[in-house]
Amino acid sequence: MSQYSPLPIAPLSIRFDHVAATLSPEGPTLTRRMSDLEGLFRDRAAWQEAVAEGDPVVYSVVSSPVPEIDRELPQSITTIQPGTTAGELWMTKGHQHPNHQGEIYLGIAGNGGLLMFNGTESAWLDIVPGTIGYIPPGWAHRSVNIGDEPYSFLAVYPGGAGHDYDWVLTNGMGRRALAGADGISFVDYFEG
Ligand code: M6P
Ligand code: ZN
Repeated sequence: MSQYSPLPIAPLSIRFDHVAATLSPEGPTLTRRMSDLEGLFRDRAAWQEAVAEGDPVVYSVVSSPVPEIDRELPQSITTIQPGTTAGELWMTKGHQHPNHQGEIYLGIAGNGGLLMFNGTESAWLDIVPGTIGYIPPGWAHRSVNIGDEPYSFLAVYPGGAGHDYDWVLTNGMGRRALAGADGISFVDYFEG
């Protein structure tokens, strides 16, 4: 007899539509509006103004039905809208995995980047369709849309990895990604 309890989900195939950026069958969908990103943009007044002026959707996350529980491997597609708030490129909240497990991302549409921070060093990977970004254990991760179109990527991660958002509020992400005249520019996270 297996040392493990029976798996809560049977083998299944999931249709991955890289054009529509959807998974089918679909699990939970998360929509993050500007108001959900409190404390994350450098310019708090500009963030507040964006919340007051329509509270736009910054990104959404559609998941497959594979549950976020230990030993499972859930997948999700995140789509970040193009935009900036006081010059800071629209992004995900970013999180650390409390138990320091790794994760992989696969770019599927648009131009984006993966900003990582291990508490000491930061790293940046450009992500375009076809790029696999590897997030090693212990690196907090945030995704950024650096283009003019929606940016979508597929994530595959250990179901028990969890999402520690307070870690980012406390430690930052090392750097921030700003829209520059010739593309992206970076500033220190706690600058200003
Ligand atoms: C990816 C994965 C998810 C994560 C999502 C949005 O799809 O890493 O686990 O939830 O991005 O990022 P965040 O949770 O930081 O808002
Ligand atoms: Zn993660």
